[in-house]
Formats: sequence, structure tokens, C-alpha cells
Amino acid sequence: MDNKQIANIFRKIAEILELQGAIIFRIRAYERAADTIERLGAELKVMAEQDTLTTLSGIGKDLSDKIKEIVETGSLKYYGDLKKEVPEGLLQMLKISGLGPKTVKLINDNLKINTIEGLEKAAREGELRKIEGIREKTEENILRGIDLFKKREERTLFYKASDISDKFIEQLKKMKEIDKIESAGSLRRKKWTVKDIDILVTSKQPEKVIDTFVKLSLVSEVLAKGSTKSSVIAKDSNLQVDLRVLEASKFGSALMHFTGSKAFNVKLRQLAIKKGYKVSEYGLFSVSPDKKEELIAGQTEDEIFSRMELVYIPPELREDRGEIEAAQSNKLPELINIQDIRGDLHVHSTYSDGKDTIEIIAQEAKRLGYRYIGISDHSQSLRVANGMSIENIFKKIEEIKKLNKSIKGIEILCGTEVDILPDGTIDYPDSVLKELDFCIAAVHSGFKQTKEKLTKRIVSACKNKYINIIAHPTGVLWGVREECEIDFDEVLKAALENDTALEINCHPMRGDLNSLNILKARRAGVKIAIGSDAHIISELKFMDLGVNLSRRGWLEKNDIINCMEVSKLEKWLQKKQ
Ligand code: DGT
Ligand code: CA
Repeated sequence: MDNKQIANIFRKIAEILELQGAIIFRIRAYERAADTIERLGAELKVMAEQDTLTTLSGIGKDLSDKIKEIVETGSLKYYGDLKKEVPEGLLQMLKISGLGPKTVKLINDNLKINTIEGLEKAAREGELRKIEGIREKTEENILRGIDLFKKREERTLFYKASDISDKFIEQLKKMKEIDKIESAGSLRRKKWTVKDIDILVTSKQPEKVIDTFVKLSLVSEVLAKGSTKSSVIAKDSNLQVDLRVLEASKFGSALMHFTGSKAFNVKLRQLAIKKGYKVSEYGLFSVSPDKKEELIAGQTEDEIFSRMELVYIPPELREDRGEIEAAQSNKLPELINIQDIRGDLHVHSTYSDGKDTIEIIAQEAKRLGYRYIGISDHSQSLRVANGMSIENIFKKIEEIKKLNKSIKGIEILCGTEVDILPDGTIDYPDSVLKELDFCIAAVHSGFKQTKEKLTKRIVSACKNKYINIIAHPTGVLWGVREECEIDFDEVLKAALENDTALEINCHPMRGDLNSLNILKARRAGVKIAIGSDAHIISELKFMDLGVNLSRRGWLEKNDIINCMEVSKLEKWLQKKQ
């Protein structure tokens, strides 16, 4: 377990204690310990081994022993026991965004509600606002939180699901009875979130494959087991994994069908009918006037596309957004790969809330094959993220100058992720912005403003001649906040007129812009920056997720500023001034 996971356990303990009405002193002790751990540079695991945990502020003998227990065993008995003391439903209620232990306790004390269903009913009926201390607004927020919670329970982030799917595939590949294996569905289309995992294999011994599948150590529950099909739940997740065993002759058509999307399948079927064919999961058939069907393709997707006179359509594009028409006239975009990314412009260092120094980030970026790396720390107003004072910016510029001389093979660019404040002003004056190699601007507060106000804030940032990129434009946060209402067409117009790029923020919690907005940006001619938003070097790999999104949004190299060579990028960044 890493520091973050340990801090999380302490936060959860504090929440449960608060639910139970424990004395504030005990609650605060756990919260303080979590704060300390989150800010810690060193690894708790190492400190536990060296027995130096009690040197940390707020960590005495008791908490030190608890950390050691977590490090050694991967869990904490006290936490397990504590969880058993409260109804499961109350713990579930704590998972709702914007609903803290104090309010949960208040609701439970007054209305004896201890399930999410009960909470939703009471909120819909306006019962909550009758409790002293709960306003109508709180009730509305709770309902919104419940919606987000349900969505989060129903779907899993791609990056988690793909990890689980890879593990299943790795295990299944060991079976000599399996020939081909692929994941299908939204996972293959690389959607940001997926409902379930669909795995297709070919084998001459389906029953043996199914028998092995349901017994994999990765399985927590078997939902269904047939002779060629089975559904299970993956361990440590809510995720359903479906396995289908197929004959080799139908693998291509089944893969195409179960990859979807549904809208794509429908469109493809219509096209097939126009051509005198029929397409289904069982193959591509020619249909004679007397309705006799003859199989003409099915083994591979290539073969089916080719018989339909379509060039191969990558799964990420199969959403019925014009890709079938484009494939008919060979006008599909040339999608990018991770190798096309020449640098990352959205990275946080120890100058704000990042965990690594600029030097370490630069070395890692170089190892990843990047030609440049942009360090974009938070600005002064964002205190929760240790936003940088103006004085520190000048220190950072000097440090980067020195590092650029000492580290060869990579260019370090000095940037910022400056706040667009609620009143629309930028958190640093132009006199500071102009000293930087590039500027990203972002909204981090005032999300509840009207659509007009929010749009105006972003548009005015686009117009600032030092601002090159707008980060996570819609502010969406998985399970926490929906996309803010902004007039996206207005934003596109301002971005285009002022040579400002919009960001695809790769952080798994964000995925902002979504693929539809990316496609709109591309069609409008607006440039895109793909930024990992890494706060530790291990997160630089989130870039993969942004590349997936860019593919779903039809982007080509020319659309993306961090596919440019460094000299071209530097010219582009200067273009506004
Ligand atoms: P998800 O699971 O919600 O993340 O998204 P998908 O696309 O993986 O949806 P899923 O798992 O329900 O179905 C997998 C594929 O099977 C889907 O992309 C297309 C195909 N499919 C499912 N239901 C239908 C249907 O009613 N008609 C057609 N044409 N295809 C379907
Ligand atoms: Ca699916």
C-alpha cells in the first residue's frame, strides 16, 4: 500500500468516527495524520521499516503501530472492525459526492434513513429540508450526488477496466486450447468508462475453456456458466466479465458485432442491405432474390470491411459519427499513436502540489522518449494545491535555465497552470506570464456560476495574449462533478480566433474534453494539447489515456500541439504575442 492508500484509510476512519458521534479529538487525530501522510515526501513503508514514523507530526505510538500493520499485512483490523459497527448503507451514503459524515449523521438521527434508496426518496419528497440545518439547496445537491454515485457504480473507468481485462487475457492466453483472443465492446473502442468487459476467444474445446475461465483466481463470483459462454464478476471490482468461445470461421464477425457500438452496427447493417448482403455476429452473407443466404466472410474483420467496400475502421471510431461514410471514400483520419507525442506540457512539480522535482521529471520524460517537458505548476490563489507565489516563479525560471544546460536531450519549458479567477481575471499579471515559455489557464473554482459567466471567463482567458492552452475546459470530475454548462461553440470560436489550444486532460478522473467535444474542436480547426496532469512521474503514463481520447475524437498529428517538434512548438507558443 502506498502513502495515499494509507491516508485514505485514516480519512475513512475519521468519517466513521464522526458518524458515530465520537469526540472531536479522536476524529481530528486521524484527519491530521492523513494530512501529514498526504504531504509527505518519503515513503511510509520505508519509514515503518526504519521505525521512524513517530518523528512525523501528529503520529504517535498508536498510529505508528497502525501504519506498520497496514504496511505489513495490507489491511488494518481496527478499520475492519469499525466498519462492521455501522450499517453498510450509511457507509454507502458517505460515498456520495458532497455528502459528509456530519450531514449523514444528521439525516440518520432525524429520519432513521440508512440506505441510498431511502435518502433519494426523502430528498425527492422534500423531507430532508425539514431537518434543521439542511437547506433546499443541500437537498438538490444530494440528489445530484446520488445521480453521480449511480453512474459511478454502473460504469468503471477505462484505465481500471483495461487493467482487469489485460489480467484475464494474460491468464487465458496460457491455455493451449485457446487460439485467438481479443477484448470487444466499449473497452476495445477505448471509451473513457465501460459497463462491462467482453472477451472473445476461438477454441475447438469451448467447455474446457469455460471450465478454466470460471476457476481463474481473478474471479470473485460466477453469474452464469454455459457451454460456450460465461459471465463472472472480477475480484475487487463491480465489473462483469463475459467470455464467449467461438469457432474460428465466425471470429471476425463476432468481434465486429460485440465491439459495436450499437449505432455503428445498425448503420453497417443498413449498408449491407443496400448492397444485397446481410451482416450479423454470425458473418457476412449474400442474399439472393429468393432469400437464400450464403456466407461470404466472417473469419476476420478485414475481410468483412473489404467485402463491404470499406477501408478498415479502427474500433475507436465506430460510433456512427460519419466514419462509415468516410471509410467509403477512403477519407478516414490518420489517427495518432503514443509515439507521435513529442512532449507533455501539463506536469506539476514540487514547486506546487507535485511530488517530484523538475530534475527528476525531466529525466523521466527523457527516458520516455519525449523531446520536451513543460512544467506547469498551480498559481498563487490555489492554496489547496500549494499554488506558487510570484517570487517562486522567478526561482523556478532560474532553476530550469540551469537544468537545461546540465541535462541534454530534452528541453524543459517553464510554464504555469494559472487560475482563471471567479471574476474572470487571471491569477498572475501579464508582466509575470510574459516571462514564461507557455501558459495554461484553468477554472478551479466558481463552477456553479451561470453558463454565461463561465463561458465569459474562458473566452477572456483565450483572448489573453500570453495564454496558450485552456486546461480541462468543462471541469468534469468522475463521480464528483458533471461537465459544467459552457457555451462550447463560443469557446471554440474564441480559441480559434486567438490561437489558443484546448486541452485533453488525461487524468483518469477528468477525461476532459470528451470525444464528441474533441471532434467538434477538430472540425472547427481548433488546436488541441494533450496533457497528463501528472503530479508524480508514474502519472506521466496517463498520456496513453489522452491518446485514446484523441483517437476517438478523430485527431491527426497536425491537430495536436504536442505532436510538434520543439522549434515549431516554440514558434506556435509565441504566435499570439
Ligand atoms: P458499455 O458496455 O455500456 O460500456 O458499451 P458496449 O458498447 O460495450 O455495450 P454492450 O456491452 O451492451 O454491448 C456490446 C456490443 O454488442 C455493442 O457495442 C454492440 C453490440 N450490441 C449490443 N446490443 C445490441 C443491439 O441491440 N443491437 C445491435 N446491433 N448491436 C448490439
Ligand atoms: Ca460492454
